[in-house]
Amino acid sequence: MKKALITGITGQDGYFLAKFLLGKGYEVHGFARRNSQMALGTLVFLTPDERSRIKMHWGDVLDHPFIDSLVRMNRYDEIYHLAAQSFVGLSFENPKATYDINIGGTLNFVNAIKEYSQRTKMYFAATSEMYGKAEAVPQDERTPFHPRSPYGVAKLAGFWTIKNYRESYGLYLTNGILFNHESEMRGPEFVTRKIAAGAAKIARGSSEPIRLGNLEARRDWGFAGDYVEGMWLMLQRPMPDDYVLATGENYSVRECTERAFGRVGITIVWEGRGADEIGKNAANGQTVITIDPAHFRPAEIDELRGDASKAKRELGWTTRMSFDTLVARMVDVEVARLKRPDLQFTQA
Ligand code: NAP
Ligand code: G4F
Repeated sequence: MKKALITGITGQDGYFLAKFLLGKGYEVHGFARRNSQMALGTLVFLTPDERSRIKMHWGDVLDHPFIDSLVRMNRYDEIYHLAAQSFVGLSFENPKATYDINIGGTLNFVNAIKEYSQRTKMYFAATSEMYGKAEAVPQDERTPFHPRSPYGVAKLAGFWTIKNYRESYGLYLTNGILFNHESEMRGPEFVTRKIAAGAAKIARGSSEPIRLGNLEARRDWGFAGDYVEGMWLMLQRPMPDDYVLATGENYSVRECTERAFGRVGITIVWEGRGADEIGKNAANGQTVITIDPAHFRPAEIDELRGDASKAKRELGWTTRMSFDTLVARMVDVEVARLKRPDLQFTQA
């Protein structure tokens, strides 16, 4: 039985990857930060049987002696290093913590592998944010990087750390350059989940508009469940490499908003411009969207769209869920959550 460690297991991708690897018969270990409430994040949505099969290790990615001993004791077949300060907006406010966790944490794992378990394969969660002010659309593995946030800069340092340790020591380390991927397990401050949750509440009678930032930013949004399979496929190749995972399509925040409201039967009409723009329910004039400049970023990425041809060709990976289906799924789950807050969403 293969043994895998998932860092960041309490996050969105950790949930889908844990389910996926358990389904493949892996012995799954989870690495997560302890908190005072022992909150398990997305893991509470796993079935009790799934949860009982995960061996948890409580620690911080900054704690290198702990990571050293964990890797030395367990000599994992595969490590999926997902733990990160993953919110781009926050990285402008907390750049040091973002650098420490996203660079230092990555270094701690590759160094532990180098010192104690050289046959361990590791996946690093790199990101399309590294393309930033992109020089070409679509972006693939050869597109130059120009990160636009402390988060993007830190992930790029992680990306080069992976490459450097791979080239220097012959270790099996891969970079997954993943474009945005979403689901009902997304953190609530990310824009797709925020829109889906807000639309569901308004459909149920809330008079609270959703306060958004830049409506024109375009992202290549896929379904997280499809992307974790790509992570696993990367580690099944004979040689380590770097791969883009993306849908090849992009949509604006405005288009995402219109689709989410469409799912609950509300057509939006837009009025005004810039920070004064509002979105209204065409049927009754209720304001459902306002602009809050607090959500504008000091430097924005206008457009990301990926070309996953290499992953399709070499890994046989493909994205299965369309953007419309993804938005519908996220909105439907939020509607159900309002009716049954206790409901557990375990479908993958
Ligand atoms: P997420 O939901 O924010 O999960 C991040 C995880 O990292 C959480 O479990 C978090 O734990 C953990 N973590 C943060 N700091 C830690 C620390 N110091 N020590 C231990 N654990 C720590 O992110 P995600 O969407 O699943 O993404 C997974 C990875 O892929 C991240 O590295 C992200 O940057 C990267 N990525 C994501 C996307 C995307 O669209 N989702 C695209 C490209 C790359 P807490 O719950 O305790 O905070
Ligand atoms: O949902 P977002 O916060 O995701 P973002 O910044 O694209 O980052 C996500 O994807 C990256 C992959 O490219 C990951 F590496 C990263 O970890 C994370 O998972 O914002 C998406 C877009 C941005 O352009 C933002 O400015 O939506 C725009 N936006 C407009 N209004 C908003 C809002 N974003 C948020 N979070 N909240 C708003 O109110």
